[in-house]
Amino acid sequence: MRVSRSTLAAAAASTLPLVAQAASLQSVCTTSNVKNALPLDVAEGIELDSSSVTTNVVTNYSVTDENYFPDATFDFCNVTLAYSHAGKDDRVLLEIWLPTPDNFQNRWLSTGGGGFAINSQESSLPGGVMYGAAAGQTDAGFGSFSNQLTSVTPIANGTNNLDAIYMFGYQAIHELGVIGKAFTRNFFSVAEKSKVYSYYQGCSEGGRDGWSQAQRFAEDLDGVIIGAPAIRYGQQQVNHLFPDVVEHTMGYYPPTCELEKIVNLTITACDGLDGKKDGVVSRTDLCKLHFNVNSTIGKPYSCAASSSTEMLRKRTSTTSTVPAQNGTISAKGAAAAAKMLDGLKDSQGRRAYFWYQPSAGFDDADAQYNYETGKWELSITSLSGEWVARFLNLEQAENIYSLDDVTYDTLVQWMELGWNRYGDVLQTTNPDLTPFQQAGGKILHYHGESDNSIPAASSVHYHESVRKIMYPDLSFEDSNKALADWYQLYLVPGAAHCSPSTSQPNGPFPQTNLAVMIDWVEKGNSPTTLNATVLSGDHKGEKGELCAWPQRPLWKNGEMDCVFDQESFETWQYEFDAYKLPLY
Ligand SMILES: *[C@@H]1O[C@H](CO)[C@@H](O)[C@H](O)[C@H]1NC(C)=O
Ligand SMILES: *[C@@H]1O[C@H](CO)[C@@H](O)[C@H](O)[C@H]1NC(C)=O
Ligand SMILES: *[C@@H]1O[C@H](CO)[C@@H](O)[C@H](O)[C@H]1NC(C)=O
Ligand SMILES: *[C@@H]1O[C@H](CO)[C@@H](O)[C@H](O)[C@H]1NC(C)=O
Ligand SMILES: *[C@@H]1O[C@H](CO)[C@@H](O)[C@H](O)[C@H]1NC(C)=O
Ligand SMILES: *[C@@H]1O[C@H](CO)[C@@H](O)[C@H](O)[C@H]1NC(C)=O
Ligand SMILES: *[C@@H]1O[C@H](CO)[C@@H](O)[C@H](O)[C@H]1NC(C)=O
Ligand SMILES: [Ca+2]
Repeated sequence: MRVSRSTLAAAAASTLPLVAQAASLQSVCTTSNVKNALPLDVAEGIELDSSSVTTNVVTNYSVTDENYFPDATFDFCNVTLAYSHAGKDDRVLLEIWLPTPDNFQNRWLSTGGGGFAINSQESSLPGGVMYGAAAGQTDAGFGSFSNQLTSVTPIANGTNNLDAIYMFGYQAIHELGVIGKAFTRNFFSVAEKSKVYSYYQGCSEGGRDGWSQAQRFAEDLDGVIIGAPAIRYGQQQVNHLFPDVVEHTMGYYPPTCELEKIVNLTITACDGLDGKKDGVVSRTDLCKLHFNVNSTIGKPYSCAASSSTEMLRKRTSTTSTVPAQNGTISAKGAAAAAKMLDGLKDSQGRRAYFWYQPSAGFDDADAQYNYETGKWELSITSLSGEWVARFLNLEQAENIYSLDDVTYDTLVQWMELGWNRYGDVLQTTNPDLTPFQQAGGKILHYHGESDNSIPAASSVHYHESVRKIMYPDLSFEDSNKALADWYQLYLVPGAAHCSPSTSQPNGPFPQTNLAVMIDWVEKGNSPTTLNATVLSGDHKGEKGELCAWPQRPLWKNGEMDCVFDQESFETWQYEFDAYKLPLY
């Protein structure tokens, strides 16, 4: 379903002016105003339910210490509404936050989710309202904003829920934008000839949601901000199981403290390779070239007993207790780490996927302590286990319960199964963005270089795929230059998954991406480096700049340069020869 800009403009023109810019929030934020502004004929197949509308005024809403936008306090009109699809008895909920009439700046922001959630509940919406954008989230028809895809898929053992998967894959976010933008135009009585700029912002699954739009709906968005996207879904969702299979295959389950110490020693050893000793590995590529995990063998480690509550992607948590640990890093521990860092290869040594950069945490590898036997044993990560159970095996289960008979080749087969079955809905790797580029859209893509949940190399590989597919006749330099006119990738040194990292707190994080994007889209100021801010630790508040890929940071006498270095660049190049088809 495609809706052109002229259709949206026509829908707006058919309604009367509703809101004057000088009006107070209290006077405009009423259910009857919202009902009058509903774009009832916005797209064929969309049936808005005006009886579903709720509104409430929210004043002095404050946000502090967020990763994706600065601190702010603002007022807004909170609107929820529902629609269904013609011929179906489904019900999709939208929540839209409208800025006050005097703060509205002709902008719309769609937001996405994380894990198996299609939204971030209300946590991403402030990032739009503070910039004068109406901002929205969708429940994709899963029953409530807190329900995730996994709560409706599969419908029963053996019966997949493809409708829900397509809504999650790309359709719900598309419809959110189409409805939300037309509604916002009507609500604020934007003149037909005036543009309402349309943006998207999200990280992780939210990053994949952003790519799903840019790859399919060339006309929808003027600017797309994409963090650490969960693309190459077939591979990504299985990849978390790789360390479990490494451990199971080796018969060695490293104590959590041993792998944590390997990470700390890696950070210490590689910190200075970027020319600045600040506790941040800003060049994991140089770390790959110069650091040997074997150098950690024999080093002592010690961790206090702890009880940690881990938030899972399903917004549930598990509490695990870990005993005090003292020991020295073993040859087996170093070998397990080296095998994981190398990434998944099949039994014939052919590459199937990549792993996190050195300095990233080994969270996926966490073993569990058995207090009865006094031994560390396998803990199957539910991040992947639930994917295999629900989406590959079509079982209503939250995990798989055994890795018996699961080999590296099994993981590759699972990756291929997901890729094949969900190639046109979840894989999200179409590298031909020509329609989006021709429509004038801009993309800001970033990825924590020490990401411990989605490999930073995944973003680099996709950027490379787009460059090669779209500019096959240009030189390396010219193709990167042409691409940077509308699509830029920034690795975020020291950052973990969609956030700064606690083990490298001095790395600045790009917190003001929507401001940068607005400046790019609305004023034509194309960024050359990306603004970032240290968000925690002793240097909190310090500003920094990030280098645009393929440039990499290097400090000399305290000054950062963005440089290109062929040998480092090559550490980011992968050939996936486990598959016969190209993997973009
Ligand atoms: C919002 O905060 C401002 C400044 O603190 C205060 O003057 C105002 O009364 C507050 N408004 C409401 C509705 O609480
Ligand atoms: C927005 O409205 C929905 C529906 O009434 C409600 O559940 C939600 O708590 C409201 N959010 C705020 C911030 O008022
Ligand atoms: C690390 O040491 C192991 C023996 O413990 C050896 O097999 C392996 O090749 C070494 N790796 C490197 C990269 O030096
Ligand atoms: C482990 O080491 C710490 C400090 O190095 C010490 O306080 C603790 O008693 C040791 N625990 C065990 C079980 O050896
Ligand atoms: C569905 O499959 C799961 C996993 O195999 C099983 O635990 C559950 O009992 C099954 N449910 C039904 C209703 O058969
Ligand atoms: C690793 O470093 C962090 C500080 O960044 C520290 O809190 C932690 O205890 C260290 N872990 C080990 C095993 O030494
Ligand atoms: C980037 O940061 C600089 C320095 O803090 C600031 O002057 C500039 O306005 C920022 N650019 C954008 C687009 O926000
Ligand atoms: Ca450093």
